[in-house]
Amino acid sequence: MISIALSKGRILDETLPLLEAAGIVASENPDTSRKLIITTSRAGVRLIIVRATDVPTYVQYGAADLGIAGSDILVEHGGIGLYQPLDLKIARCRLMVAVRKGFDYERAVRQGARLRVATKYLQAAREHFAAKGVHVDLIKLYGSMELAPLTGLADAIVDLVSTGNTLKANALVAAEEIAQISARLIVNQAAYKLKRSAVQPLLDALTRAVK
Ligand code: PRT
Ligand code: MG
Repeated sequence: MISIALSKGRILDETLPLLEAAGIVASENPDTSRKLIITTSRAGVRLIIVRATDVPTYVQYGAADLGIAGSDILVEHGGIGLYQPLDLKIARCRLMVAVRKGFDYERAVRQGARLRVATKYLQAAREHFAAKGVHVDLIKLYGSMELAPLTGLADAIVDLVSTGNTLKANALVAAEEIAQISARLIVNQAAYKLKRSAVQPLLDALTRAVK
């Protein structure tokens, strides 16, 4: 049996057509079903439905053999025990620094001010500001990052941006791009070796589906 860990929400909409193109059709729609384990049209392949941030954990420990996770999530997880053989080029967005409209980010950085930055992406933010030599106090949040600069919790946020509508609606502006984000196929390293005969055809089919 091969298990593929997926999350509901925005990645799923683009994942299901890709899986179908690779010959894997879910027996029920994971978005509407309450089931957390879903069989597929392909014998010996099932989907397990977990929180987006939990996908790499399930694959790392081998509770799932494969998974699909945003590169934002993979940076935070660290990638231990995972192969990342394929960029699926879906759920694309950008990880950005954003500030309140009117806040002079360039000036604050130039002056060497200590910035307060709120984010759920601690690892990516830490690496980014360390590489720039900017001193930051990072504040961990779990959601609604946009609120932080509006309430005085932070000077800046690090968050994902796709259309930019959320920033705009909250009078924030993007100040700097940290990374281009997309969903990646991840594979448990042991499963890749021990279940090669089952895993490789799936990898090949997904590679063709991406092209
Ligand atoms: O929602 P939940 O707490 O369960 O988990 P999650 O937020 O981790 O999952 P989900 O489904 O929201 O996101 C899963 C993955 O989708 C992320 O890990 C990214 O790799 C990818 N993705 C792509 C995005 C976006 N685009 C995105 N725009 N994830 C989140 N957003 C959010 C962003 O955080 C901001 O709040 O959308 C808002 C901005 O969107 P725009 O269009 O207004 O700019
Ligand atoms: Mg979300």
